[in-house]
Amino acid sequence: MNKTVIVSNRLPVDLKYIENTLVVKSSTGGLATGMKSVHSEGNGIWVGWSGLAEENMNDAQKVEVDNALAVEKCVQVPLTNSDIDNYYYGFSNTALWPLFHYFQAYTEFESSHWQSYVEVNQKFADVVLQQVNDGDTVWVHDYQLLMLPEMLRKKNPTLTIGFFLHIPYPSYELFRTCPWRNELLQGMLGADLIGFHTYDYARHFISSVSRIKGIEVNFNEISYENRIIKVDSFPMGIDYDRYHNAALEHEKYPEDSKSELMKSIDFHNKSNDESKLILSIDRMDYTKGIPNRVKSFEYFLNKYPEYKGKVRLVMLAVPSRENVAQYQLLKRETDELVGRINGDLSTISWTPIWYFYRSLPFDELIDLYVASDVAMVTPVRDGMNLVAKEYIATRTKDTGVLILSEMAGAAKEMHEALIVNPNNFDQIADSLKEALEMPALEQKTRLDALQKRISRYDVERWAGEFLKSLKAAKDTVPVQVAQKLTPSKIKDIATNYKLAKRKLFLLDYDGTLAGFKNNPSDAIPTQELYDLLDKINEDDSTEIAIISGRDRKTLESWFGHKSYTLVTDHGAWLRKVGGEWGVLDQMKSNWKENIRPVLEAFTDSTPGALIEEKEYSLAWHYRKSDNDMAALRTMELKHVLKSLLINNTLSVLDGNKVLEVKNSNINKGRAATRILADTNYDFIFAIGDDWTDEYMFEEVPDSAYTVKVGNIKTAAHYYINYSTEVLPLLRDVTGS
Ligand code: ADQ
Repeated sequence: MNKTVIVSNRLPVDLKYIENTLVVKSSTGGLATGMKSVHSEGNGIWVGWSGLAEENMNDAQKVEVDNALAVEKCVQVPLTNSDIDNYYYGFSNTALWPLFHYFQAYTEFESSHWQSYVEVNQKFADVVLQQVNDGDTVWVHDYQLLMLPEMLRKKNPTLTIGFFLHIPYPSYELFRTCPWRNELLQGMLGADLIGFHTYDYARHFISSVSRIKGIEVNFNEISYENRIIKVDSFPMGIDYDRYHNAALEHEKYPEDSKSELMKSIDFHNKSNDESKLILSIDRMDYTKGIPNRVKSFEYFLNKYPEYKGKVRLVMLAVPSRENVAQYQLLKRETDELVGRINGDLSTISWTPIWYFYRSLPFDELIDLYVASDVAMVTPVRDGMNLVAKEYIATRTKDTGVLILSEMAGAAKEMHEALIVNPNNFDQIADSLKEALEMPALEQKTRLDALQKRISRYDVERWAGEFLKSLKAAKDTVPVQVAQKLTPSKIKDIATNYKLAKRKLFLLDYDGTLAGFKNNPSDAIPTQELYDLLDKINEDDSTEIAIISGRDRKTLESWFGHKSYTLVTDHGAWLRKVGGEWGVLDQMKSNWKENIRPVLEAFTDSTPGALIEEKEYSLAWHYRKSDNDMAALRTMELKHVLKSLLINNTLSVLDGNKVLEVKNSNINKGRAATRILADTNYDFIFAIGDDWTDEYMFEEVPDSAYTVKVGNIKTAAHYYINYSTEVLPLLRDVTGS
């Protein structure tokens, strides 16, 4: 039986020698929880660094560590102190971490660090390769191991390889500053599926791939070395029940078992009827916006002085990467800032900021979450941010407000939080006031929506969805590559056209016979088009079929009076020459009631977008929307739709600047098959520009001339670049 191997920089166990005794503690971190079922399944294992450097252990201890790890189904990658310095603190945390978080000034590109990064990735590869059998699945995690997917694939192409990045992926403009950008992309492209927290990151990655490596990319698929690599977003969740249940338990604590911290909090709460606690929790990292948060709290107290003496910021910072210079600077800056503000504003009975520089045990973390009226999560850049989700999970009494930075990946899903720009002190101060004064009902309404979403998409679901997509990605078969239609090939086609006895043209309309207009209703047929089609149709041995996504009424008004076969609504209706309209596939349309509100919500938040309702489908047009915004929103919408279309009766068609939801049984391929069934054609020419036409290309016989308008992945044999080339092409082929 095939197994799944998880690979991350650190193993999900903490190992320590305390007075020569090995102490092993399993980690309860988000990743470890999410992977629990994957890891415990069958003979699955986890590969990573143990946290203990090679030089710091004697031979007997090394064996002891291996054995202890084996019990936990873990295998270690032995690393030396120099590896840790150069690969981890060096390239990972002074080049990739700042670069990917847009801290370009902190980014150091050191070739010795890079060298070590490659070597250590190779060490990981060697260990993984010893553990796997052909056909196994490997899931690689995070920025420390960007080179690993390719190293694994090179040695064992039978592996199914997934990669997930836990931090942001920066825009192409930033990523391209890295001297080893090519190698890093190459490394990641060894995977079958590359996952990010948000669509923005996925989009940035795709843009880097197409601009730096010049590789063909189609939506979220990269065609590379005869493989299809899928890129998608999987917003990581938390172990919701663990946090929620712990918060419920917390309410039952007897007074005498309370921690010192909790007692101080209770004291604060009792000091004043209006006293409120504002929470701040993070690793001490410059991406988390800690100094800005403290400054904006000071700004708030000065802007709204009525809160002095009543509110308190409890700030918890976990020590992190203390041997990197920028982290030491940040620590000093934070200490000084908190000292200065407390010095300036404190009174005998009130200190505005309680600041702790340490990690807290889980129970005390829950104490803090539960006790806080407001959580301020304002990173300047953050891949996801789990603290925001944990805080929401602990709200068991329908109270509490989350202030969340728009720079955190979590902001993409947590719309009901008060979303702020972490650099805008005025906005943060106003949001704090709004949070502190928010009516109970509004708090509950916002929390209900947030909790519903976060409890549904928890960390286990995240892991499950990733692995499901990974399996599907591996099974995707690359399609053939189309050839550019050259003048000599066109001549060949024209010769065959002349010789043929029964000829058929299957012609898509929008983007093919007619160029795109901002408003679909403006794309009416030109006189030039009518004249050309009539000319072709004069030949009795030639039939024209216009096969379009348009509705029946529109197509009939344009071509109803012509003797062409017409197919509308992507293949729902067919009218043969001289015949009546007939339905190709019956379906109910009651699904529209569920899908329409989703499209409406996206239309509201995407200026320029509009919904078109057709008899058998709903189309969401975004031709008039801003390009970047539309790219993001369509990816989000597709994701939402995908999760809604749980059965196979509906599908989403990616058209040209349009997403269309329709019955899966209806498509242009089935319509083409129906047309072909009645006659024995010896010349078939099919042309179209978007995904809906792919069905047609797939269904017509292999001998047909299939032409894609636009040079993107297609099942057609040939392509031309622009819709303006279509009429000249038809003229050349038919000699009209
Ligand atoms: P991190 O940068 O570590 O993770 P985050 O997602 O917020 O950031 O996770 C921090 C975790 O540490 C939370 O579970 C929190 O409860 C815990 N924690 C914080 N302060 C603590 C304290 N003082 N004591 C004890 N525990 C504390 C990276 C990325 C994120 C991404 C995650 C997961 O930077 O953007 O969300 O990976 O992919």
